[in-house]
Amino acid sequence: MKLYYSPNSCALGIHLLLEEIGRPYELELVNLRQGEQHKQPYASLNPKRKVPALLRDDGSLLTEWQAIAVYLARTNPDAALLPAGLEGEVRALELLDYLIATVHMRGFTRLFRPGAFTPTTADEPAVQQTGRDIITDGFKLVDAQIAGKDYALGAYSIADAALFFLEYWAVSRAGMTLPPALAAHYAHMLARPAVQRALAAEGLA
Ligand SMILES: N[C@@H](CCC(=O)N[C@@H](CS)C(=O)NCC(=O)O)C(=O)O
Repeated sequence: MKLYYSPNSCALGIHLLLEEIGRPYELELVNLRQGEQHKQPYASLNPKRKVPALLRDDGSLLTEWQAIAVYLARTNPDAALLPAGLEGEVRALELLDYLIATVHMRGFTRLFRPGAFTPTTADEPAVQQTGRDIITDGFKLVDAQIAGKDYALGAYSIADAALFFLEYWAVSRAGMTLPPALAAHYAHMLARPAVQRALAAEGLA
């Protein structure tokens, strides 16, 4: 297996899941800052021109954060990364979708890349403020949901990996203060050796 990633991107969450699983894998850098997602050979390999992407042992490429995370969880049941049973599974997907589709794509993307949302430079601060508001509202909602738990769904799962990279962005890139339950969750995640290894490998430790 090979993970296509860029340091400090959302691929960090998949990276730390691979570390949790502990099976051999390769890392391939696609430097987003240098626009490598738009250059060959990556643009042909993944026409979506995004990371993460997972090249599997049969040569097929899997994209989209949730799909990759569920694939890794299902193919590595010993790692117990997905809650058992239909209810546990749909609650994990429910949280993941909210974190990725809303907090990441609608919130952080506005904050980090306002120019993608308006052709007018003067409008960019307002776009970023909308992004911050979406993140703040989303974090408040998730904070209430996970209060009193070490991990988002009780036991550690793929949802924690998604929540972690968002918390990491909030603290290290956006200078935001996490609400209390997310701050506790972030501390639990930072204490996990797999998280520390992934951060170190991306030069973020
Ligand atoms: N829907 C995709 C989104 C992935 C995504 O937006 N990745 C960002 C990095 S966090 C990216 O590759 N951006 C490159 C670009 O937009 O040019 C997923 O869930 O995997």
